Amino acid sequence: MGLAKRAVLFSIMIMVGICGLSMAAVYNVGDSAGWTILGGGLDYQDWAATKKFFVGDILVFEYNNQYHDVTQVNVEDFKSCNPESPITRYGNGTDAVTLASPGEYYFLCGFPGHCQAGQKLHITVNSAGSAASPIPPANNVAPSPYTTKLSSLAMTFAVILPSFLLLV
Ligand SMILES: [Cu+2]
Repeated sequence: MGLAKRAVLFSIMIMVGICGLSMAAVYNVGDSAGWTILGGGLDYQDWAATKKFFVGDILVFEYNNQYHDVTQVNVEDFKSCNPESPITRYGNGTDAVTLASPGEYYFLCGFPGHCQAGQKLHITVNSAGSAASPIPPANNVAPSPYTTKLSSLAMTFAVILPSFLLLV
């Protein structure tokens, strides 16, 4: 567990170094608290409110997978805390989720009662490149969805493959 976690984080650091030009940011969801049922009134919307997410950024969920998971759902299931029709479900305990396309992303914990207790996260992912210039220049050619998907796939492998190499 500890080794796997280190391997993943190490891989992410390498990947971010290699892909430095893409300026992808890596966010550890909940910071040091991780992905859990937070006490003390801290919630994940407060955590997300201080950040602006872009295509290519990576969310890292860290949690004990005996007690939590990461379930990506649609907006209706997010509102009702329903994990039964997931878009994607992660359960490794250290999951790096690449934000591959702009739009709304909804995550919750699928364990009974956890979403209701506040273990849920909604973020908005913006098109790449609008951080520096809110109004993009007219000749700014946006990457095609296909290219974006390919590069995020490559980034995902850049994270996963070194992890396995370090583990065996
Ligand atoms: Cu949970």
